[in-house]
Amino acid sequence: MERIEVRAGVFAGVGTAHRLLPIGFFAVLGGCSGPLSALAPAGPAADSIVTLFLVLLGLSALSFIVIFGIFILAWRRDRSRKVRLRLFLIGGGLVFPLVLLTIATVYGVALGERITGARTSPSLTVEARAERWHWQFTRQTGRGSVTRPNVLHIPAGRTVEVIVTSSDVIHSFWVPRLAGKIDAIPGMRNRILLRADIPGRYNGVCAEFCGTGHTAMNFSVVAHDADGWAAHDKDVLP
Ligand SMILES: [Cu+2]
Repeated sequence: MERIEVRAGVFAGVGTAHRLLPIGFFAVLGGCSGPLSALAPAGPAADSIVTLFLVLLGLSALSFIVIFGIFILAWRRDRSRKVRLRLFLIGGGLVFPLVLLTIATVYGVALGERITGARTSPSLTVEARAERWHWQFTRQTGRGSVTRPNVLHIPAGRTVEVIVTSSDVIHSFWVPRLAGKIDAIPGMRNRILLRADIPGRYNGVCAEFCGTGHTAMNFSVVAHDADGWAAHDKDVLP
C-alpha cells in the first residue's frame, strides 16, 4: 500500500513538471536576446560562431536521441531474442561516435578559418589596451595617433583588426554580437577581427575575471555608416 502511494506521488510530480516545462523552456529562451547575446549576430565571425553552436547542438541532440532510443529499446525488448553484440559494440561504440566526431571536427576546423579571419586583410587596425578597469582604444593615422577610453569607433561593413593587449593582468576582449573572445595578456599582442554589417552600438565586456572592478569593465563598439565614419574622422583626427 505504502509503495503505491510513493509511486503515485512520483507520477504526480512528473505531471506537474510536465506542465511547467513550456514555461521553463520560454524562460530559458528569454535569456537568448539582449545587447550581449551571442545568438543575435551582427557580423560574419559571430554569425559563424552561432552556426557552429547550432550544428554542434544538433549533433549532440542526434546522439542523445539515438542513445536514449537504444536505452528504451533495451528496456522494452523481447528478452527471448538474442542481442546483436557486434552491432552495439562496433556500430554504437565505434562507428557512430567516430562519424559524429569526424563531421564536428572537419566542420569546426573549416569554420574556424572564417571565424579567425586568417586569410582576411583588414581595412583598419586599432589597439585595444586593457587596464584595471577600463579599455583604451588607439588608432594610428598618417597624422599621429588617437586614443579614446571605452568606446571603439569602427566603419560598418569593413573588417577591422584589433590588436589586444594589457598593461597589468589578464583580461579578455569580447563583443558577443560581433566576434568571439580573445585574451588581453601583458607583453603579448593578440589579434582579433571585427566586422559589423549593420551600423549601430554594440556592447563589449571584459570576459576574464581581473579583480574587484571586473564587472564594470564594459565598453562599446560604435559602427558608423559611410557618412558617420567620415564625420567621425573629421572630428577626431589630429
Ligand atoms: Cu575583467
